[in-house]
Amino acid sequence: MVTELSPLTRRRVQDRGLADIAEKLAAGVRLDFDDGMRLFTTPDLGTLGLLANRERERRHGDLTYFNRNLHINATNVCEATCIFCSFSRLKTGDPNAYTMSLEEALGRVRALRGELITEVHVVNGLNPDLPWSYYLDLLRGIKAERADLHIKGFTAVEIHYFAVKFGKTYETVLRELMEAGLGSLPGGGAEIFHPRARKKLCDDKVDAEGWLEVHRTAHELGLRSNCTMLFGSIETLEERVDHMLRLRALQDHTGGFQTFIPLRFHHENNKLERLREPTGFDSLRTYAVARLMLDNIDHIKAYWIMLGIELAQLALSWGVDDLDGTVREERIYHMAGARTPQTLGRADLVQLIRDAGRVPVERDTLYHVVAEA
Ligand code: V47
Repeated sequence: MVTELSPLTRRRVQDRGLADIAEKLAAGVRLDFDDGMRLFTTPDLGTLGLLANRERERRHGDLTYFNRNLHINATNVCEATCIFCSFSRLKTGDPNAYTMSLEEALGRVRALRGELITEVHVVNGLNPDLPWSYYLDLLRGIKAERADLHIKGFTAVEIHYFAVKFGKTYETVLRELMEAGLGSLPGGGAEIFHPRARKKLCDDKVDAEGWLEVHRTAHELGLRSNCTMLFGSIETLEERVDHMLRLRALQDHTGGFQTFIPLRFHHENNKLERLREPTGFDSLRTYAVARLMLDNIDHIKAYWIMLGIELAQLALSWGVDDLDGTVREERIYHMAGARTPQTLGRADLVQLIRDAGRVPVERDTLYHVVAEA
């Protein structure tokens, strides 16, 4: 018997053959790979949304989180040749390649003096021309400029690259960055873990085991981190479920992931231009399945920059409780053709959340409440 569901919902899940999954959810029983596949392949997006929304509201009620942050992408020169990337340029001197001087990068922070941002999100290409001191000085410089800012910086792919290039262990790289001011790790670089898809998407960057090992090390050192999945390119639905299960398994051990961010593939200006982009249906079901499969990760984030504002707002009823932030100066998706604005004001974000019948909460990077809007 499916309990806790309204009679109407109970009939819908039964009609769709999802009653056993709804029962598991009601009883707090963990979903397995086959459950994940059945959720992904149900044609009834509405029922899937009901289940995911129930889980979202059980955890967070109507609370919907956002923060105010600045993105710094200090260089787009990158040795990796990921076929989905529109941002990177292989070598210094290539058309549109750039590397900011420290002064330039810090100028971005200085320009926002007096503004109430709480976080700087730093992600760069794997630039062979930069010394280790560049990254440490960047962090120290940001802290000298604004000691109050939390620095969420460097994907696991960058941490792995530093370890190999500068002959250090993951632990030493992370410790040195922490001493210079690093506060947490963003979730980028995960893409799709399964070796079949990963080989096609990003053969020359760290593999799934390495990505997970960096996060395990970070969590053991007391850093929190985020995790992502690039969806809607060449991966199969099985590979999406597999990806979620690998994250869930690490989280069982460390508990260090704060939020899972499905990143919707953008196809312009990269080697996958021939592909269709994920539909709204595909995006919403991916958020909903994530909310239901990742029972040990607190938050599911819709990154409005790439999802689009309208779909991000709808996703608040498909399992999402976080919209990232006001995001200043984003480059990675805008070079991939994202048509969203480069920044959204706090008032706009708050309105967007309220219009969806939810309660906006400004948070800091570690989900402490800054203000109930
Ligand atoms: O790893 C690159 C993705 C990621 C494309 O941790 C693309 O709070 C779609 O991880 N289409 C970097 N996606 C960004 C990222 C992120 C963003 C916001 C918040 C957080 C967080 C992390 O961007 C890359 C890759 O998966 N990406 N190119 C593209 N064409």
